[in-house]
Amino acid sequence: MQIETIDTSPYDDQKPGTSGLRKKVTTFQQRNYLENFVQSIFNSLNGIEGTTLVLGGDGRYFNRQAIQTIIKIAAANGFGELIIGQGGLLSTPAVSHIIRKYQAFGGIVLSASHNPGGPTEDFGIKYNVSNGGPAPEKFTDALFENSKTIGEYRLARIDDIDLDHIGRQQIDGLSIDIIDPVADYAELMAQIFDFDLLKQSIGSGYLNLCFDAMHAITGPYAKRILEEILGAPAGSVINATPLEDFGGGHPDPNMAHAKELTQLMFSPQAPTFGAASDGDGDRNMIMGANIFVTPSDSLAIMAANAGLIPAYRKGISGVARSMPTSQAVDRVAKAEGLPCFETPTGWKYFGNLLDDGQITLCGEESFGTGSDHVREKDGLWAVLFWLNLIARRRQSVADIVHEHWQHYGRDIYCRHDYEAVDAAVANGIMEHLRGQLNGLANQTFGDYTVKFADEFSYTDPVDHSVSHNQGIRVGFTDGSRIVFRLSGTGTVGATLRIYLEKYEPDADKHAQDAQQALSALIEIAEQLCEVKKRSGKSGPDVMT
Ligand code: G16
Repeated sequence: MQIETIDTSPYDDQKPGTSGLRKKVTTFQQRNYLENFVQSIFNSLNGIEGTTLVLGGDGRYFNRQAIQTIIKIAAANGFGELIIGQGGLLSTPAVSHIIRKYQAFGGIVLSASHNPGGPTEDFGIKYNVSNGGPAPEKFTDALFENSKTIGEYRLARIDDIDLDHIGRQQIDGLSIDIIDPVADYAELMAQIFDFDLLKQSIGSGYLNLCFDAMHAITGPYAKRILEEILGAPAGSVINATPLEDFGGGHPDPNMAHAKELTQLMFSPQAPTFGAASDGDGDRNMIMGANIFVTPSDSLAIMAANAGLIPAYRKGISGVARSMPTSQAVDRVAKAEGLPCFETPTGWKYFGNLLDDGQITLCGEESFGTGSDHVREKDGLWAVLFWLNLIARRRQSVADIVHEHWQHYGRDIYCRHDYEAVDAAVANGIMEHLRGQLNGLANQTFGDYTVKFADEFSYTDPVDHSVSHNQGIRVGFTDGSRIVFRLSGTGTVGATLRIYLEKYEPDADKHAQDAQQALSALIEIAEQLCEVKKRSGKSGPDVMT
């Protein structure tokens, strides 16, 4: 294999965000932009010679082209084997599983997750380490430093690889395996859940469902598992073909973007169960007839019912949630005597806790839930968890949720996103908030009195690394909270996220509309951060 060393100049904007590097496709198409980043990944790793790398993406525009480039750089850097999903496709949780199953050195995931795709939209790239999880901050910091000084990259002079046919190709010392993207993952799901019970419940018509793949990666996974293996009628999976531009939509599984599903679930024709996943298959939205389950509640309900699922029958070791996620799961953990951890936003922060066996389940308000079966959040896993739960409890989604609230109280929750805010304005808002932190405790706003106000820092209980500046928290004496954070996944300007939460123990008040129940906190949030005043926006762009 002929290997060339090519001169390049660094870019100064290759700092990975919450989950890898996400930029416009046009940014990635700049000369050597992708090449620099990939070589910087490999420069930050030790001992890759002869090892295995997993490679795949969500099929968005630029996926195929990027994979061909990455193959050539990986070959030149000495990997011995590349495992690639057919057509260049692999969901994020499938990459995580394949890394673990085949004991690969690591994996590269090509995705900008829930962000739109297409020539003028977004692309992304992320490195996962040998436990199958996203690289920790220590690695992404080293990678960024590398990218700022890079002067050359290595490239193998080989032809483009046929990505469409399953099988092994050998180029000198390098094996390239094109694999079925779904098979390993489907096998894992069958080990976790009660597939016989699911087949029975679906076959008898007790469980009917609609899954919206949003023209993204979970289409082939959901078709195979839900329709072919479990026997859901053809058409139960909608928008099932992955498209480079996701059909012009925004592959974000929430009620604002999964409109077709939402309309169906709030109509008289609603099936028992509805769900959607995102661009790369790690997020999930759970719905029942006439009900949307917040991701925070979903995590709490999973934790409370884990014993009904075969893989967790023997019990779970602990739970974790990201800081802005509601405290619903904390109540379950307290009742069950389980350890409960509060981590910064970003799945990578769960990795050490999972590896160390301190937690089994974890989740985030941003439509992510998962367990120790892989090291990524997992959309279809969450869907199968809920289906298994419904089949075991033989209750509707609404009944399961309402019973949960009756037992634990309801954490009424909502997130308001102000998108594409000018970066200087957004930073000004955060500075303005920081400036108030010292004087906020004991201040009263209407019925609410501030108990504490701080900027969240996290010390990893396993490796003791510290992550600072992870969002501003204002906690009130009744347990309510407002959290302010700037998103680390956007590509245009800045996105301010405001997370609002209020605990309601009184079952007579559980039916309230979240926006209404949170209206006083919404006003306090504006008073504190002045986002409307400073950005000129009249309200949030998205509410989830
Ligand atoms: C990523 C991370 C999640 C995070 C989410 C939102 O998800 O893996 O841990 O909660 O982004 O992050 P932010 O609030 O910074 O935008 P995904 O699905 O986009 O990969």
